[in-house]
Amino acid sequence: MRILVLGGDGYLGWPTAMYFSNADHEVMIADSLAKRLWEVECGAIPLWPIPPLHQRVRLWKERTGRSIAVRIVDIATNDRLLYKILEEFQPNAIIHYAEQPSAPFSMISRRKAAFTQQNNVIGTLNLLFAMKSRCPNAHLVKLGTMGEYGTPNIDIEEGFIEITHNGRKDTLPFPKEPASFYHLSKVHDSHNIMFACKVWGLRATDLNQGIVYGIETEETKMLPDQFRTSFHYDAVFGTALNRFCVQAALGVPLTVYGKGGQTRGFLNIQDTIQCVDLTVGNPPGLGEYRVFNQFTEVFTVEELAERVKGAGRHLGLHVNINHITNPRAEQEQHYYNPKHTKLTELGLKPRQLNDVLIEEMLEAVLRAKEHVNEQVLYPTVKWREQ
Ligand code: USQ
Repeated sequence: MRILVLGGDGYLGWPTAMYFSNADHEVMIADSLAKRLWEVECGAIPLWPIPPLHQRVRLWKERTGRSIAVRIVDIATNDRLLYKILEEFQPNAIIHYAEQPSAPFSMISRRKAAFTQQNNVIGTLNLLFAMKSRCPNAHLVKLGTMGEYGTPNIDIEEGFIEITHNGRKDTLPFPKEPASFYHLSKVHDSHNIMFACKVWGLRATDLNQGIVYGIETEETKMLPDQFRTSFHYDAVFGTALNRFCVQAALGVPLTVYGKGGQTRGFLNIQDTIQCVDLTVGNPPGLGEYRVFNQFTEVFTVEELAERVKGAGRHLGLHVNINHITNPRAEQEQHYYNPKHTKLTELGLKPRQLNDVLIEEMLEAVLRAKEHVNEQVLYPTVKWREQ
């Protein structure tokens, strides 16, 4: 297959591109490289320095003999180039990670909220128009988020819910209650994608992904110094478990926000790739819009912190947990029961988060300890004045 990875310079995009290339697919990466600029703006740098994209792709070719094509394009502002890329490459599948991925970033200011929505929503809208015009049969695999649903006091279905209202029945999109302008941008994307499938007959799968943890995949391990992926631990781009591992390795208390009863779906980075692979290999029909809830396990933030503390003990680390004032506006104790059967039905074999996995992460971080900038560990972005 010809597979286009949008956002192929990022945490998930780069390992995805290597995976599909290694599996004999023809892969092209398109990326604006903007994440590297957003990192600088926030004073956040990945745990390890990440070689420039062109260099990584060159090294990949040297090591494996396989070519990954690269195009530098901002899909939100350069729609003409995007059309050209789709026309030239004629992808069978487009895996779309090319969005601003951070909830805290989107809450910094009016400017960053507007930027996030402009970048994400218009980028995806441009992509839909370009697909309609240049490759209407391609399968869009779009990375959405479990955060689109929020934390309602009822079970969360996979995309759609059957409702009976005043004696009539219909299957409608599950209600959305996102908790940041970033999460809202993904809700807007979902509506645009669903509409494009309906009116233009495009095909798409919206992967409502939970929080990804982990450092390594089979391909990053092939040449760790060169192929490793961009791993964040700061309060803007770092996510809960990845941050806790860095804090534990550094010997500073883990930053559980508020009560720590916030409950979310999680998955290992290798399972992200497995899910995307299963999705690409099982495309929907033309005109079909599917939603898969993409996570493997559910934890509270407190449980995660306790897990890291336990695994740290095996390595001789003394880990403390701090409950700090929650910078976000979110429920800290709540019901959470999202369904996630569709990827399992396609054959997903989930990895469980266990002590061995956490210890591997801790050991990897310990080896990179000297790169850590402690100043970016603590939240500076508040959802509202407290
Ligand atoms: N949290 C802490 N301490 C920390 C960091 C986070 O207690 O040091 C808490 C947050 O308050 C929140 C939960 O952990 O309740 C998750 O926060 P997060 O920063 O790990 O993840 P989030 O902001 O929800 O966003 C991340 C990714 C985003 C993806 C989303 C999936 O950045 O791209 O869409 O996870 S989900 O959370 O399911 O919406």
